[in-house]
Amino acid sequence: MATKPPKADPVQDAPQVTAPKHYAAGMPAIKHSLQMAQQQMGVRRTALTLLRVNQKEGFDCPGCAWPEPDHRHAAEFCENGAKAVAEEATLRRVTPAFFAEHPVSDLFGRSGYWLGQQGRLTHPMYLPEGADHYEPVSWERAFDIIGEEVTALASPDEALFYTSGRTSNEAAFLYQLFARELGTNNLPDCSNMCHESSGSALVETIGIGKGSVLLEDLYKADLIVVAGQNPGTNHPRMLSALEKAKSNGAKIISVNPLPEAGLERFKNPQTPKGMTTGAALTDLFLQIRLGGDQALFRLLNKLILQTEGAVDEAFVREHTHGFEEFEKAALAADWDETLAATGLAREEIEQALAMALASERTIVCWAMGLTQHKHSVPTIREVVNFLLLRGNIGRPGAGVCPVRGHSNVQGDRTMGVFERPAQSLLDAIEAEFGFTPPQEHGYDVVRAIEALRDGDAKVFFAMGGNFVAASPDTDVTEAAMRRARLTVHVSTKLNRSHVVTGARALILPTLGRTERDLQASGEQFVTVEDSMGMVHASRGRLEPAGENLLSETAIVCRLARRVLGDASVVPWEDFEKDYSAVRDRIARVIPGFENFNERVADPAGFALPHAPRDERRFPTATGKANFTAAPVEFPHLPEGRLLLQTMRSHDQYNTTIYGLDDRYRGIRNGRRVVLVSKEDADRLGVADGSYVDLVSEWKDGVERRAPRFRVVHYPTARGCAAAYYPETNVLIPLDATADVSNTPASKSVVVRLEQSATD
Ligand SMILES: Nc1nc2c(c(=O)[nH]1)N[C@H]1C(S)=C(S)[C@@H](COP(=O)(O)OP(=O)(O)OC[C@H]3O[C@@H](n4cnc5c(=O)[nH]c(N)nc54)[C@H](O)[C@@H]3O)O[C@H]1N2
Ligand SMILES: Nc1nc2c(c(=O)[nH]1)N[C@H]1C(S)=C(S)[C@@H](COP(=O)(O)OP(=O)(O)OC[C@H]3O[C@@H](n4cnc5c(=O)[nH]c(N)nc54)[C@H](O)[C@@H]3O)O[C@H]1N2
Ligand SMILES: [Mo]
Repeated sequence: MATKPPKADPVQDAPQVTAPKHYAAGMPAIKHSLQMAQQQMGVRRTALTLLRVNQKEGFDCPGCAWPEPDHRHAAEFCENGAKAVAEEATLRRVTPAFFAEHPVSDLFGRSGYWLGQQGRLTHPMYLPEGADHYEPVSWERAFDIIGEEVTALASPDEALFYTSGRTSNEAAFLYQLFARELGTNNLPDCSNMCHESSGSALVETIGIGKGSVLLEDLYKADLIVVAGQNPGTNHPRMLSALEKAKSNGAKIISVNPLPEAGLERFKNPQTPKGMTTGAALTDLFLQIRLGGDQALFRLLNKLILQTEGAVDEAFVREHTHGFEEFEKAALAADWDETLAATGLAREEIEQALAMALASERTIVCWAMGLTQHKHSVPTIREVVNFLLLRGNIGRPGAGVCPVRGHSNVQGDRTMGVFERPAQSLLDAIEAEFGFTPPQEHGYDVVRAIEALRDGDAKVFFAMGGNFVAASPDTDVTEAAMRRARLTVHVSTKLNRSHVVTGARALILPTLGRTERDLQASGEQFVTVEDSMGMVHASRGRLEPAGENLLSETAIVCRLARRVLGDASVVPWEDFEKDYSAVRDRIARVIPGFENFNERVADPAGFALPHAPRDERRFPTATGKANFTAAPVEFPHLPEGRLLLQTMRSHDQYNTTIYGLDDRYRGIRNGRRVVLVSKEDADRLGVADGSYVDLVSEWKDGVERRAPRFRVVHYPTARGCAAAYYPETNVLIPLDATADVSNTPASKSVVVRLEQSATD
């Protein structure tokens, strides 16, 4: 039997702390995933559902974007994938009766955890202007309301169309097509807060904003650097790949301010050895200061340049541009500055150099630890310099590997969900459909919030996600959202964005990945693209959570028909009936999808072309891979301050909180904790177990405060602190973003700790 959702809230946030763990997975992982799944779905449904995750005839795990191996294990899921599935396949329901019982003013006071625990949304719900209760509404009326508000806009650019990264390729393609036929490129997406810095850096340097390695490459690498990523929690299936790489002889360097358990040792629950001793993963742990990575890679590059025979000169000559300027900048790198920026010892950097020089095939993997700083784009460009120097792009076992977040965030971008579309995409849409898409660029996430704040945008529509909770500067974002005329969320679960609304609001309940999608032509499947550019089909098998749910694809088609009316030149009705008709169009508009329908019939899926990986061709402005030579930057802290990173616990999926434990880090039953090294805590006079407010300091002079966090003495790098998001989003100023990519700098917030008044 599934258990009932919690009635009381707040669930007492009373953190208990034990020593951090030194390995990930193993028996405890299986136990925890089954426990959580059974609470949500009961025993039978748990067994039936979890066996279909990532199988060839099953559905794509709605968790992360890590690819599936070719030879899949019967249980090709991980603890956190199981939690993501349970969260969606739960038997708990949020019905109209729930909304009748709980006014918005009540829901507003609840935690995100409580909201999410209530279950799946079952009916379209409408919050009329001035009302405090959502009421059930028909789909027709819901689309009429959106139609009314969109038609009343002075320009289509007053509407915003956000996307989170779970949306299928088919729905995403139609969604951007709708926005563009309406006349706007306002397509902000979660990438803007996530890997935008990777995209910005990679497009300029190698000509394509995606990683250049496939899973097989990891197995062939001599050296894998994992920088700014916590795969044990966020991409657990990556640990099996690292384990296999190691057994093939690879070495691993982890670059991280925290000693993350998953990178220390992995107990693979699918092998007998894994269940006992497990495999040590990291060979060299570089406990870097937050934001020190650019300096580290810059110095490594200098040392490589100074080593006789270390540079792949033929590759540099034939395939790259900008070497001289880069060389000049790199040779100016300074040991003292690098040691200060990184907090590392000279010997550690020398060891890393020796490992880089000993490797013929090197891969660098990274995630949010590299992308969410002010200088993230130059940092990732420096990683590219590092790889280019020894010819480590475009050959087996080597390359760049930005590890993506949401399970189809990469696919959504490929389908054209981007506020700054390439001209070639707009031209292809025009050629295929016969309307001229808008040419001016649209708003990204931060600019969308500014537009709402300033009254320049009035309708906010979200295809999934939890915009209000995921975005920075919570107070500013919430106030901005409240200025909208209409906010609409296509959602599976209740969240904060449903209770911080515009004058009118709609919740449109939708099918999840796990559910059967039946349309007029029969049962449909959708497609997704993983972090390595592999495209494959995903088929839901479960009965939908309610009779009133529509698929995301159907919602877009009906919305477009209502809003655009007879003026539309797109056959929306045909697309809703049969998704293969959508794929036929994708095949003609998006490069790499030729014969799409035929090729997705192969259960293994297919790889999208990637010029640098496949043919060492770099489609950049210079026609070569570009070395770059940005000045080295790193955070400088005022006296008595710490640099705070905002990260994920083991029991959350972004703003979805599964539970209150962060098992590997030894934290239980609470999320309001701040991890600080004992040395810093002693210097600042904050005892372990005491309670502090986190106060962020920014040039606008506004004091942003997150109250009452329990201090935990934790082995993080000096000068650094860590706490969980989204509770800490209140601390991140809206204009504290990365240069070029405009990604919120969620991993470098200058804070001071103040004893909590109530302590
Ligand atoms: N279970 C689960 N899976 C997820 C998610 C989830 O919330 N839960 N989220 C998904 C999404 S959308 C994403 S984008 C990914 C996120 O995956 P991650 O990027 O692994 O997520 P974070 O928790 O933000 O962890 C950042 C890591 O980088 C380190 N770090 C922080 N700053 C720096 C720095 O300056 N330098 C270096 N070298 N390291 C640094 C942190 O200590 C931490 O280990 O995971 C995806 N998968
Ligand atoms: N401070 C700080 N802020 C951050 C980050 C950080 O590290 N630190 N990370 C950033 C990153 S990397 C990201 S990606 C963003 C995440 O931002 P979002 O993607 O906007 O947030 P999520 O929490 O993943 O969204 C969860 C909601 O998605 C809905 N949902 C789930 N599955 C489906 C589905 O199949 N269809 C539909 N339509 N809806 C669905 C549910 O209603 C659920 O409540 O947050 C960013 N914000
Ligand atoms: Mo993300």
